Amino acid sequence: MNKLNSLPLLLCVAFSFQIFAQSKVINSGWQFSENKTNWETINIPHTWNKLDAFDDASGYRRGLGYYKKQVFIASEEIEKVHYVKFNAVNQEATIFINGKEVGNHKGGYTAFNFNITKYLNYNTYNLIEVTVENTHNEDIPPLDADFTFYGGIYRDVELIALPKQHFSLDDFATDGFYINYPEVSADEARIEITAILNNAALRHKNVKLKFNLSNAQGNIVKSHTENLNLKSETTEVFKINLPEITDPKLWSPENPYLYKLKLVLQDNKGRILDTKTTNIGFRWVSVDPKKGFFLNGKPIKLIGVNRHQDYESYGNAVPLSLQKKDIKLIKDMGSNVIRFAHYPHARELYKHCDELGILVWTEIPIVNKVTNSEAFFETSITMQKEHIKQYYNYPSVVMMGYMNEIFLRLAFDKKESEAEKEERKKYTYQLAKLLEDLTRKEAPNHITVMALHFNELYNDTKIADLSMLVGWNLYFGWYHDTIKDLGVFLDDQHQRYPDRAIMISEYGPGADVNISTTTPLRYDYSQEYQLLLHSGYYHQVQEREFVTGMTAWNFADFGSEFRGETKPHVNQKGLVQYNREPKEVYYWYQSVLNNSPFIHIAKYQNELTLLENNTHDVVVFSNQHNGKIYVNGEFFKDLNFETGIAKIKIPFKEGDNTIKVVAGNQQDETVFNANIIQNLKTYPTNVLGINLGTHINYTDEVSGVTYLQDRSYSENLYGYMPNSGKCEKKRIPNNIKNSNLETVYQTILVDCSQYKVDVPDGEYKVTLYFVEPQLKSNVELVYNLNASNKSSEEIQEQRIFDIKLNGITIAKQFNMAETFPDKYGIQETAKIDIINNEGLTISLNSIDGETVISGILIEKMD
Ligand code: GCB
Repeated sequence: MNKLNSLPLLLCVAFSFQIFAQSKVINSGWQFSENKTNWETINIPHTWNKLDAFDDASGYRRGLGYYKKQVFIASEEIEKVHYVKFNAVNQEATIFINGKEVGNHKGGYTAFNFNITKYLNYNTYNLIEVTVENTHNEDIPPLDADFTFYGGIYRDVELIALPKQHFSLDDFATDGFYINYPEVSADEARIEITAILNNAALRHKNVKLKFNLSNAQGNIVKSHTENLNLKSETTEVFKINLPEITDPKLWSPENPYLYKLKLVLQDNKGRILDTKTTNIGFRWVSVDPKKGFFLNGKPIKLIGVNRHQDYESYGNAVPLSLQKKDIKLIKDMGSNVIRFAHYPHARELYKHCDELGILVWTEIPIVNKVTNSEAFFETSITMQKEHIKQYYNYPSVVMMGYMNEIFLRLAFDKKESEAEKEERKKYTYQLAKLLEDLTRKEAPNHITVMALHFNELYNDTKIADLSMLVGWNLYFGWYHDTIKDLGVFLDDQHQRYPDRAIMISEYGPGADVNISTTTPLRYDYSQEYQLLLHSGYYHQVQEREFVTGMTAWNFADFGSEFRGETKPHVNQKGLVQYNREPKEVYYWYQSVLNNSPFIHIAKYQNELTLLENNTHDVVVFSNQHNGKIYVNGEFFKDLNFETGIAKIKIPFKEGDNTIKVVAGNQQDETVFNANIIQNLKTYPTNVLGINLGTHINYTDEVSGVTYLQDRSYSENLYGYMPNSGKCEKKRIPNNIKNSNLETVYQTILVDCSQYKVDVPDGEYKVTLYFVEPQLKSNVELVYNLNASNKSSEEIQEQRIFDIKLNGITIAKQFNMAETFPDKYGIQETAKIDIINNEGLTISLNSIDGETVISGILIEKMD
């Protein structure tokens, strides 16, 4: 009843006809401040680390953020029960209503809510305040990981107002019901619902709980009603079995057939109190150490991707519509599995996996190490409970995990004593065992999983024997060894642990779309090497029945603040870029995994610079057996695809070349611009870039200049001169300050005194690029833990040299360590007149130590 006596009667009557939404998303118009002084208006999703996690300074702000918002609660809502629900806040949140603290939540990737009924005022505005913190906290996982821990309220905030009888919201912020399938086969299926109902009223209440199961066409196929008596001021759990369904349509990635179950709670007059809906998918899964994964009794090789939730220019505050596109892209690639790493992602995405037909591995973020404290253990257990319960009802979710590479720090930490290490192994195992037992108990129809890194520690401690399926994160051919060592490792593990089911939960190299080479090598970031590694793994997994499957690391490039690769602060192992534009390997996967007819020309470079000869291999991907290729409108050759790939040597002409490929009713066409350089002296070029110390070509997106690969000198072209020292090619994997040319700086030519470029006579601006390799940037990959913070002690050897262009000194006693205190990109630019057909000779004359140089840019001025 309306209790606002002061309002005119007429108004009261008008109000009483209003129906109020049970759940409102209150994302817009929050105030945000870093210091409670300067406030700005923002919308949720929001993070305060969108920019600083990508700027030149190392580190990002890990601290406090304050949010506030006023919400009007009408007087008609006074009889209701009110909750505020946060779908994710990273990583700790304390909530205040009208100045009073209502609760605190730890953990940045699961939902939580609070009953705020007693804090509200009616017919007026109420103030919601949230203090958020993403400071490093030893008691909240993750402690340390290869991704950025963006702070903020980054998933929906909801205000929920319910009649006194409703599905409980108090069971770890779930929807208050769980679906089990006591029996599923192609002949029959049974659904059991565990409903948790609340009666907040002072009196008992008779209610009806109705169930309608409809098929994919929307027709109701089963109905059932339970008459229940809800005791006053209690929460009760009811287990209800629906009548058996005969000949159910099964759910699978090829045919993700979904039924829908609607649950309606009514009072004895038939008025609706609360409703819920969920997807129902009839399917069953198992895993066999010798034969791999089984879905609905049939073997299925799991092949797909890992996904992180952040996105270029958004941090983790990504609109849901964009995130859903990811799931579609992953499905279109042909994936039948996603590992949502290393934490639970937005629940809507799991629903999307139900709809599109993608099996899901989901996990909580206990990564790299654990803290031996009661608080850490407690937070971890609560987090796993939230995770299991909140993600329980999605038919796509088949694997549930709780730890990733949990001994990574142990393996690399050099400071710990042996006794400390033993201790660490023990308490880590203890926590793993608690979480494993919890997961098996709370999620009895799921497969428990854990992901390990390449180290015997997991076998020795027996932690690898805990979960039902073991995922190995394997980087053969990237961080260590070669691509084909994968198979050796898998066979060895299988032989030693024949009763253990295994899969490859991560693998993949970094790749940059601006890097290309005809001779791909480990750690060169070329797209060509990315294809070699992914296809190499694919073959080795296909050859082994016992390997359950593989999930590529990663679907997309993602933010990892400490990384310094060819793009700073980004882990570049994505099959698509940070903005989700596909890299070429994405199309290769599509050609081996997706059955819809498809053909695609791989375009590693827009512009091809061909030295000395005019042929170049073009790579085409297709899932057809045969096709045809046309060059500049003329038939050139038949194509035969093997594991999705055909490679054809094409004779290019100078300028634009149109390549068209056709397979079945599919076709693709693209234009390659070719520069065929036989003789630099007669080739009219205004800009020439050379990437020293490397076999890769790199195109700088900003200037459009392609820095060509290094080579030894041949007449009329360019290269390092014979007998000019070691001329050794090296790579320095660090962030380089003051540079947008990381890729040019990161490779160096060491101890090389003469470099010749046969440009024709004329006036030129010549820029040379340098970096002091002994200085390290302040944060390094965990895999290179020998790195320390930069300091002058890093300079082990002096390095002083003179720099000359055609005998003219442009820098004397060049000493980078002396002049630049940090790992800094240095450019030396001079203008020079080249005469008498002498070309350009760059001389680096050592006074002390070995010379180094990273790149050359020659720009014609006249
Ligand atoms: C791993 C980690 C993942 C990293 C990845 C990498 O094994 O599980 O979090 O991002 O390696 O790229 O090194």
